[in-house]
Amino acid sequence: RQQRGVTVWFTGLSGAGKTTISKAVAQALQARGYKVEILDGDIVRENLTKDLGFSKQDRDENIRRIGFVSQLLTRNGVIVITSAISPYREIREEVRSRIGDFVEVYVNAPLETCEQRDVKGLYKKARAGEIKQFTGIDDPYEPPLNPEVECSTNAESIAQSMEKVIFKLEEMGYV
Ligand code: GGZ
Repeated sequence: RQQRGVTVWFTGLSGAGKTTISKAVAQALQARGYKVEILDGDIVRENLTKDLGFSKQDRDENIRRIGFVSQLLTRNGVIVITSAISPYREIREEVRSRIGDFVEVYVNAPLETCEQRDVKGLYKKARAGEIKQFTGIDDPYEPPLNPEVECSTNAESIAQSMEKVIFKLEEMGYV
């Protein structure tokens, strides 16, 4: 009997903590012996979606491709962890209904927190107008209305956020 697959879909602003939490979740699941694949926005954009920019059309296409790969892996029993801003609600819902086994994790940090962190200096560039269409600055982010998990990374630790996700996966019977 094969392991049950699921896509764990992280969404949130740049710098909210998606990559950090997703890595912690992946590690915890791998330590328990599960097959896990991470599709991180940065790495996906270097490989699978190098041709795409940050217009709504391109972001939606980015999400569609990530969703497609997630669907293939999920139906083969892999726990897929995706970590892209995925700012548009409608395309997230489309991917959710296509995959079925789907857990949405809203990594919620106030814009000002993300901006203070500014790990890659991108917010500064966006404020200076050097990067256009930057999510949260001059491009929209539509928060999930009913995420399975919400992590407030300015109020909880990485370990706490990670445990929330694992607990939800247990509760839903995936692990
Ligand atoms: C948002 C941008 C932009 C713009 C470059 N808007 O923090 P990061 O650096 O490592 O993650 C962000 C990443 C966003 O790519 P995604 O594939 O996750 O976006 S989407 O889901 O909307 O397709 C950020 C960097 O790329 N970046 N320009 N204009 N983030």
